Amino acid sequence: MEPGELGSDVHKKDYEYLVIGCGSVGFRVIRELAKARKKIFAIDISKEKIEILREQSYDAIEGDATDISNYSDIDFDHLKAVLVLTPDPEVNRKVIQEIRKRNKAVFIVARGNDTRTQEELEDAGADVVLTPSTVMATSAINYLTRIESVRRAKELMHVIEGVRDGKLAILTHDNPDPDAISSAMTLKEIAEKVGVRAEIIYFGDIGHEENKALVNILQIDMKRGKDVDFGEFTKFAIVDSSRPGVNNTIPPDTPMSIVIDHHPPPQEIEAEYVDIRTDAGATATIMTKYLQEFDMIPSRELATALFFGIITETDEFRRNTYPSDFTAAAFLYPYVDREIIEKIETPSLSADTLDALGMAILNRHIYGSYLISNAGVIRDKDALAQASDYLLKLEGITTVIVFGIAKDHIYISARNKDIRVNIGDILKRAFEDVGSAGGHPHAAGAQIPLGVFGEISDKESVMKLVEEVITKRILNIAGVEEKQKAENS
Ligand SMILES: [Mn+2]
Repeated sequence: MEPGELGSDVHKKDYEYLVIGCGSVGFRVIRELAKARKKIFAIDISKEKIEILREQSYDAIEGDATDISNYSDIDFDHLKAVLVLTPDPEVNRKVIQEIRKRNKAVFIVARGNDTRTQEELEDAGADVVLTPSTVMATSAINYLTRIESVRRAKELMHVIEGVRDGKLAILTHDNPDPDAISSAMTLKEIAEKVGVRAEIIYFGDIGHEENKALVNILQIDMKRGKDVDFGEFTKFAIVDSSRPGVNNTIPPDTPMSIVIDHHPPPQEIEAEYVDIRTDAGATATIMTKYLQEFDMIPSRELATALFFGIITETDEFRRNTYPSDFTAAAFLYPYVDREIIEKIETPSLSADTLDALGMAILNRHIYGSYLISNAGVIRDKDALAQASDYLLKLEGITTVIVFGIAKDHIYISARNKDIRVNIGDILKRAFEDVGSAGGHPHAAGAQIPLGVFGEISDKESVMKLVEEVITKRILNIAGVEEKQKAENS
């Protein structure tokens, strides 16, 4: 093949990166880009360098890079970047000038020597100029952060390997959400990577329609805690929660070997391996970092679950979101199955949820911008959360409280989008003395044992009483007049 002539098997338009200069720096960059499955085209004046690249099946040509006719077939509009990396800043400057004559927009990264060449290259049209001092400084910082991350990953692997021929139990909080489910899946895959068997175990229900859809569509294998003999397991891990028996029904004396969570722990955690990162918006973010650390390319299912975990946990990056959540989501995105996400996000409503939603719509009472509704007797308490999500979409409503009775408890679910209102705080103050309550400014829940309403056998009367008490308590604390009741339809 003549210099400058691209092979016929090469789809010229498909290249993402043009690398000019394939010495030690250029060659490393090519290798890294190839690892990330990028489509690269390389050019160098040295015949030997090009031969080496071609032997490793890279697309490369021998030629003078300052003569743009050598790679005139490249579609610059399609490129993500041009990397001008020869060791000679003067050559780099000429190359940049030539490229700019042909294309003003393409992103150019250039290699410089010092501040003087940096300026020259920038003047010629480089978007970024890398000089040894800037590169050293950034990589030193990156390296320090990486060391910590590598150390953690190694330690985790060590603890998992300690399970040997036994079995690892991976537990989550009760009624696991996508963050917990996807995190457990990831830990299971990491264990399986080193030949350790693992089982995902949960207590409570997978209630919310979206969560059911996630588990069903991705066919996630999860076992109910009550069907499992804990004696079968050699080690226990917990994800998206840090302590057995606190906010979950895991037997409190279960000895934890691995704890991975993003919530601040209620008290000091004792375990062989503890990784609690409060600068992550989701446990799925932390688990994604482990995948990257272990060089594991996630399967379509795993990537989709983790991505869904991050976006639901951070409410699509609107709450408690950190930079790490974005970078984790960006890493996962190419492997995510968008169709599956769509299917999970719009699951068909179960009859139970539909009933609760119907009742909540029917029984709604509006007090100013507050909506309080009684969903009646419910079978699935997650239906309340869905009903309140739905009702929050009503015009003029910024705070929604929906409650219902299941077995011997009253369950309350609340949603709020008024930044002046902290609904978690309101529920806490309203119901702390009779039950348990808590949550965030935008979403909260409470449960109250029905026993506090005494022995009333007639369901209708119980309902009426419950409704009165709940409404009064909430409106009192929220400082909303009951008279403001504007509508009951
Ligand atoms: Mn979480």
